[in-house]
Amino acid sequence: MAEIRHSVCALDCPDCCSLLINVEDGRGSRLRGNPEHAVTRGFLCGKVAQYLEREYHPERLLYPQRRVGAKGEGRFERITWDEALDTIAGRLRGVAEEFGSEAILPYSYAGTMGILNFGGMDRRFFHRLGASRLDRTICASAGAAGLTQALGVRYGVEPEQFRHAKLIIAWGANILGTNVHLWPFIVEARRNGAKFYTIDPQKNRTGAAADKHFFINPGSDAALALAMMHVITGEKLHDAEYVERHTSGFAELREHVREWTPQRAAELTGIAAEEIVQLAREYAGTRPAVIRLNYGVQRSERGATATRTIALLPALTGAWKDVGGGLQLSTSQAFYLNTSGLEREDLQQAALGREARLVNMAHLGKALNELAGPPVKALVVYNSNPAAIAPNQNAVLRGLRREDLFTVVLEQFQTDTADHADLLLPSTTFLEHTDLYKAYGHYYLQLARPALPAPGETKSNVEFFRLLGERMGFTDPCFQESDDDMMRGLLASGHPFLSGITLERLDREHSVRLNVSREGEPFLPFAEGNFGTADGKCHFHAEALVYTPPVESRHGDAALRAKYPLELISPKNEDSMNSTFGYRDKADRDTATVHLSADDAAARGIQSGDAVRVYNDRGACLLQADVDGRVRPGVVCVPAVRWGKRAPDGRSINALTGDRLTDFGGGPTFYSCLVQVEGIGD
Ligand SMILES: Nc1nc2c(c(=O)[nH]1)N[C@H]1C(S)=C(S)[C@@H](COP(=O)(O)OP(=O)(O)OC[C@H]3O[C@@H](n4cnc5c(=O)[nH]c(N)nc54)[C@H](O)[C@@H]3O)O[C@H]1N2
Ligand SMILES: Nc1nc2c(c(=O)[nH]1)N[C@H]1C(S)=C(S)[C@@H](COP(=O)(O)OP(=O)(O)OC[C@H]3O[C@@H](n4cnc5c(=O)[nH]c(N)nc54)[C@H](O)[C@@H]3O)O[C@H]1N2
Ligand code: SF4
Ligand SMILES: [Mo]
Repeated sequence: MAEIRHSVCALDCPDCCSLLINVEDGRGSRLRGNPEHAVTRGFLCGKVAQYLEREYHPERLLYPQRRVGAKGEGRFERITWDEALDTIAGRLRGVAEEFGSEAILPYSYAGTMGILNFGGMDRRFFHRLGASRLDRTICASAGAAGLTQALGVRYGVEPEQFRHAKLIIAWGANILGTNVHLWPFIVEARRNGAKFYTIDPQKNRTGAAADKHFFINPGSDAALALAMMHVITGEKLHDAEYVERHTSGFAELREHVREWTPQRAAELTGIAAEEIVQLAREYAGTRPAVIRLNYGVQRSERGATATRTIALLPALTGAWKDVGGGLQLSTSQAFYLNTSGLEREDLQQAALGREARLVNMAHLGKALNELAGPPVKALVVYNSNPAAIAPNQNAVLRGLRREDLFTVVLEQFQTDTADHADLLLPSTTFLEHTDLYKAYGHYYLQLARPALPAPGETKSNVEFFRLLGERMGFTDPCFQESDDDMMRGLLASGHPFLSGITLERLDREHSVRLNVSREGEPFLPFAEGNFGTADGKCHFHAEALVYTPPVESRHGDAALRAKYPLELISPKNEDSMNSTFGYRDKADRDTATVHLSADDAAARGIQSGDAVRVYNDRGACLLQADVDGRVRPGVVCVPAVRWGKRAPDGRSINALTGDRLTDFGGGPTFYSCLVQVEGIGD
């Protein structure tokens, strides 16, 4: 008889699904979505429905290994954990003595979203060591900064309330691909007469399912939002009462957007002026109206301002008042856990007497090749595959191949980054370790206990850093804390959203809704103002709502565009998770494809199925053309991210993306990238 255990999907996805797993004789036999969870509702996305394939994959890393070949070659020999830990402790100590502790750099992101394994004992370890701090900007920092400026806090409409909306706009949001558990609520709303629109430079599955799709030029969203404000204020379609009570700076805003005529925005965005007018009228005139803004918008040079401008729209129309109205980008800040107690930044004082330097993870190539005072001499990578996912890949690979760099990689699979490790250490999956999960697409806090035994000699990140702390002689009591101690500490923030949520209750119920509203009632975060600002108002600050086109765009640097006339976006693949499932053939095919318009293909003599070379000054990448109507002329789209080692030239699309950062928030600009494409003759 199979025993049914609970777990939580740890992948970097807003849905943070509640899972049920059938376990027979210690082996998982079936994985499914928890039917009782209000957002998971009994189903999983395609990639995780097959997660047991990954769990028991023959290429899973099971033992500690040491490099025997050249860096990047991927040849290793087995060693023991004792040898591995002693070597690492010795090397880190040596680097710290010779170059200073800041010559050590951690590199991690969201391979797992479990809080302890994402950033728990590792943070304590590196703070106590006095290592450089990593600024974790790779995904969402520009959007987070823009949203915070608009709302003062990063949360918004509950997914469950989308069912009440009458107009839903997916703005840079591939809901069917990256946030599929929102979809049933949209289906329900549409059944009740709601319209569903998409705003995106590509028409993916979500766009194809929309009532209307607006092809927008990459990186021009702020111009569209400003022109919508022009129409809304000019035609007095705003909610005067809401604006009066809960916002500031309206008069200046109205003045400021006067020059943002639909004609002007049409030139920049590629959306016809009449369509912009119509969209603005419909948006302001429909109640409830909700915007699902996702992170696609903020991966461009003007991404932070674009996010901020869009996030101001519901305050103008008063959409926040309605159940099912408003905006959702992220819900993550509602989980007011005691993360400072978990991460212990104060430990840096003991090591350095000050804060350690901060290194932007989007600049890994620069950090490894150019940083001085001190240079990076040791790199510890976990929860991430920078050789594939970081921009300016050629610089990153050059850095990872430095003979004088000591690199440790904790992984489940032998990724491109793992190939560059001096020591490669095997990690558990989320089905095998304990963790606590907040979500960025709903308001349920969840706990997962190990559902399956850890195979071979795999260890969780938490356990690894606990052991390494011991080897380094760190005696602070926090290094002895158990997983449960750490979770209890996290829950003890005293915030009312967490009151009554204890570890015992989470063990019993697995998933608990935050106390964001009274039970059974919807959460209307800003219906009565209550923005996260000092005075609780939403501040328009019109003077900062400026737009200039990205340097790497059709209206940017003309000389560059003459050489590289196509705007490349490399959004999320349909069936993987960044590079996590890069070993699967299906994910590999998806990410080995460049989508071109018929015009651009014809002009280059390219047909679907042809091998092509996509290139710019930073690098090149070999892909297969697909001429499928997904993009308009001038734009090409390559789903991200391939494992470079599966490509004939060893490169993924990030060989083309650059080091330029977003307007504010310090994010990478993956989707502001000019390229050329050529067919490869045989
Ligand atoms: N299947 C799958 N799901 C995933 C992931 C995955 O790799 N695969 N990754 C996960 C991660 S890490 C994240 S951060 C989330 C992200 O989730 P999303 O933000 O939904 O994903 P993106 O593909 O980055 O961007 C969404 C859409 O924005 C569009 N876009 C690109 N540039 C622009 C622009 O300038 N303006 C507008 N309006 N749209 C633009 C893209 O074409 C894309 O369709 O998804 C998570 N879920
Ligand atoms: N061109 C382009 N590049 C992009 C993006 C894009 O849209 N276009 N998206 C960017 C975004 S939004 C993001 S979030 C980043 C994602 O970049 P990464 O965070 O590097 O994400 P993944 O590629 O999913 O790699 C995560 C790795 O963590 C490992 N892992 C999973 N769980 C654990 C664990 O418990 N312990 C350890 N040690 N390892 C674990 C997995 O095996 C996997 O190899 O990529 C960015 N790069
Ligand atoms: S990746 Fe997202 S949709 Fe798929 S199971 Fe995990 S949380 Fe759910
Ligand atoms: Mo991300």
